[in-house]
Amino acid sequence: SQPSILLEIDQGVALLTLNRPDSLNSFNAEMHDQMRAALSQVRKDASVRVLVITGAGRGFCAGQDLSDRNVAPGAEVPDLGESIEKRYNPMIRTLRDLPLPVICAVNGVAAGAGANIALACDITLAARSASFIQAFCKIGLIPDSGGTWTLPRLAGMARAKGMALLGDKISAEQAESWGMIWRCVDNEQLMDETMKLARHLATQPTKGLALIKRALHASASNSFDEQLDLERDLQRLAGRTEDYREGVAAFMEKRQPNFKGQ
Ligand code: T3D
Repeated sequence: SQPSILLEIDQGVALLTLNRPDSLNSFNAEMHDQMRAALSQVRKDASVRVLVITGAGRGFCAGQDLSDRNVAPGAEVPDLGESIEKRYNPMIRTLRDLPLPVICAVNGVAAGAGANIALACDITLAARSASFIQAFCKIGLIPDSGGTWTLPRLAGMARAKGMALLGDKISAEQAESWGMIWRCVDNEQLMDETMKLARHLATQPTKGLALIKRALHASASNSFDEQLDLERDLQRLAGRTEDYREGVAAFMEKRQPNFKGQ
């Protein structure tokens, strides 16, 4: 059978494709296992400087595969807390903590955990025909995969509540205008634009980019003073990288920098 996750690594760019198109790339146990293995490979491969996530077929990801849940009368009550703890949370934490930019190319509908995976990435592009659905409320669940944290921060509390309580379909254009994603692009441009961005980022000072990501994430819970202290600490680390020296040298010598990601 086809693998549920495809991973190609080329010139610093890891392209990860969710690959269960017949069920809109919803996650069953096997796909979770393959996702964990792929993310671990990306983390361990020092040549990787950018991760791109997209979906095969007409959807991006419809969240949990509901056919993998036995809700028949008399069946044992599933422990969804365990599913979140063992599967969804580690995946989201890995995406957030990877010390490199994670780009998401939302090629079609992103529902349930699928929507929140897309919103957990660093730079999210979406095809004009794509959409975001906080589908959880329609089956009695709550937004997971970080949704209750990201939605109010990206879109504001009023919109977060509207999306989470109603489960309406939000178009890619709406998501862009609400600040939930970086850019909405024409369908046929999505992968070209995404890979152009990925190839650019793969030539940039990776360690510096990772520190930027860390600082911005920390700002969500830091006071202004704590954040200034963190900027001091992280700038100290950034200033010790080879790429910083190369960046300044290239500027002074009026030439293009050759960053190594070190
Ligand atoms: O359980 C835990 O571990 C807790 C964690 C939960 C995390 C979650 O993500 S909960 C939320 C789960 N997801 C949903 O509730 C979304 C369900 N899907 C939909 O609402 C719709 O499929 C979409 C709005 C996403 C797309 O609608 P549409 O009309 O474009 O497509 P469709 O016809 O509904 O779906 C196409 C096929 O994919 C269809 O199969 P078929 O009839 O062709 O054989 C459909 O059943 C299948 N599919 C879509 N989503 C799922 C799915 N199969 C299993 N699970 C799905 N989530």
